[in-house]
Amino acid sequence: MTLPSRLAAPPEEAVRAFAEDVRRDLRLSPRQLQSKYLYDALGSALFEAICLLPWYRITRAEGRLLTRWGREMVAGVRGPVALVELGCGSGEKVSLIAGQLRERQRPIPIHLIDISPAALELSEKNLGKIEHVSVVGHRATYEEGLRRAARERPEGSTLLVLFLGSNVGNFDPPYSQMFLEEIRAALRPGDALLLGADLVKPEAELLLAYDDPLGVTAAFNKNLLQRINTELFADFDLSAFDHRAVWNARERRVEMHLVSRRRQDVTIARADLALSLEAGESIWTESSYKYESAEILRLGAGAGFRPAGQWIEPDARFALTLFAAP
Ligand code: AVJ
Repeated sequence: MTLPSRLAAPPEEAVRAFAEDVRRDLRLSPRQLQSKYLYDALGSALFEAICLLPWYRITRAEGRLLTRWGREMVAGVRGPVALVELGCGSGEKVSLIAGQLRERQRPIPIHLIDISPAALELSEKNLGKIEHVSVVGHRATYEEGLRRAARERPEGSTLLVLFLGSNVGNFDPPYSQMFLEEIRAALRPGDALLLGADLVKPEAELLLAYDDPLGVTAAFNKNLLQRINTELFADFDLSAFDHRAVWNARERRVEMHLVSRRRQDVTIARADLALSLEAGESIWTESSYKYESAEILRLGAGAGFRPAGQWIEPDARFALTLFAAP
């Protein structure tokens, strides 16, 4: 008998992978940690709180676009449709799209793909409240989850992949292109991708979004050190770090850093690592790239997609772009 493919990876294995990544990335210059590790249970809850902050406008802007134009977006995708959401968050956005499809078909299969069990649970709970969907959660990387969803697609149905919330912005440029190519390779002609991407805007607005006056984003960032303390038996002193958001105009990205206030030594037992941080030395934890609308079209076209529509929220400057797989 084969094991069901959607079983979660054993925690031991996940911890080992985390330890290896932390060990490698903290020895790089500059020191780094991967942003995917921000989303443990507390990190996911803090991210949900960020989405409610007045200064973080991505989630609401995208919700407005989906509400206002969702019908037009799905009109171009021939049904029956199976939805695949990469990085599912809370499940609210996919439910807006599912709402646009309910007249046309029931139930609507939804595959949720996230490495965070907390995000999957929250989405499954929220989507459990609506009746016209059948939800499958995959605790997996985007690539692996997408392959599984493509394998499990009902015969004769169209896949609509949702990659929303500007999650694409966490990829450095060569990888964002490569990742869209991977999505394209998993799709068949007639399938589609709906891509959410945040647009370039004035620096002051960006800095408020990533360094908010309530300190929620700072907590979200520092929680990564707390997670390393707990899961990898480390002794980071959280009070000795400052959260810093920087707009890197040349690379067109907001960077999040954790800056050491003083010289300090840290031991991470499970990663077999001892570190000496200088006063002012930083650990780079995230990049959030910002785009021009035409650049998004080029990104998709470069990955082999045909642009099928673009909707822009003019106040917060956010774009949803629909791509068809030719
Ligand atoms: C979920 C990756 C889109 O980059 O804007 C929010 C994460 N980081 N505040 C983003 C995040 C700091 C967010 N993404």
